[in-house]
Amino acid sequence: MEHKERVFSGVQPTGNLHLGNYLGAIKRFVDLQKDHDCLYCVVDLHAITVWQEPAELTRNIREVAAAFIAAGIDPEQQIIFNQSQVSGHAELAWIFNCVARMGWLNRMTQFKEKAGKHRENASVGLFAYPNLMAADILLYRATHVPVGEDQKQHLELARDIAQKFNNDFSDSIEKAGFADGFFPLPEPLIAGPATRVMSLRNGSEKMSKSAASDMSRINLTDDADTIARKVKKAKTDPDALPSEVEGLEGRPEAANLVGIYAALADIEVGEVLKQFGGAGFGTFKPALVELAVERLAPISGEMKRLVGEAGEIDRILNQGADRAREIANPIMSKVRQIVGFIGD
Ligand code: AQP
Repeated sequence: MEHKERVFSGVQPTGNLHLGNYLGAIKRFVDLQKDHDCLYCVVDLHAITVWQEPAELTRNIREVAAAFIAAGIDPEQQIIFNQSQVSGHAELAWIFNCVARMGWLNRMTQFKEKAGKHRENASVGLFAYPNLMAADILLYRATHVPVGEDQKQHLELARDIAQKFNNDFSDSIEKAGFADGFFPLPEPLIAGPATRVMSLRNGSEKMSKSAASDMSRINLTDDADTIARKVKKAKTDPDALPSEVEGLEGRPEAANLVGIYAALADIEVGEVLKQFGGAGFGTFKPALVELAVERLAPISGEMKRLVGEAGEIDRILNQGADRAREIANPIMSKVRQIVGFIGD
């Protein structure tokens, strides 16, 4: 089977899509489509590892698909789909549940953070989440995975799973005609000035959908006034901005806002500081608001329009799932043969 370079990534439909999701992931998805074959997935099976109210889940699935399209992903050229429509994700995840080791998953910091003190009460799915993520990527034998910094550890685990599968089944993989292992080891694509966008209220916490305070994040659906209010209230320190990147050390809130500006403007942090070095936040914040509104308003407008056209979104997702299945089915069929199952 010929293996072409392929990009896979996903976003959970858990509501409150924010600037971190956009700059760390979705904006990069758009850039990558120029020279890659891409699959962008609304990962609804991941979402239900914590409770989701069903009607809200349905709305959120459509909202993430709308965000992909509104941000500029072309659903005709690339594949936009939702995970639960392609059964191979769950099937391969089960096989990976039997490849990955408990000790590997016990080291996952995201599970520790999300389960917190209530570990015994967390779903089994939340614990096994990284195995499903490995399945998402490897079901398409994808080689490149654009994600935010927070997903780095999960990507490393996906590589470990691919490697162990290739080793455990090496004889059978060779018999199936693959000389160099079956799964590629996927590369994380984590780069740019906004791989970890921080909360507007606390520069040491990640901007996140589940943070209690809506003031901590800029949502992709926020209007211009809301963006202005949130940036104006964002925590900062009393000093002026430095002229050199090193001057941001020990100033997490300043570094965060400058990083956001750089990512939105598609320039380096150093260039932002050349422009604003010596200026106070009284000058910088209004410039940031202006840029954020300029970049986000068209996306949020288009998202709202698309969300109002549920039939059109569902058509795109159905068509995407058909195309995803076309890639996944032959790969899954080989996996069954390699593992030793009897079937097609
Ligand atoms: N703050 C962030 N900065 C940069 N990238 C981020 N991502 C998430 N937060 C940031 C990236 O967005 C993509 C989709 O994330 P997800 O929805 O699958 O899950 P998540 O990482 O759990 O997102 P949240 O917002 O942090 O949700 P909660 O609050 O539920 O934990 C991923 O590529 C992620 O790296």
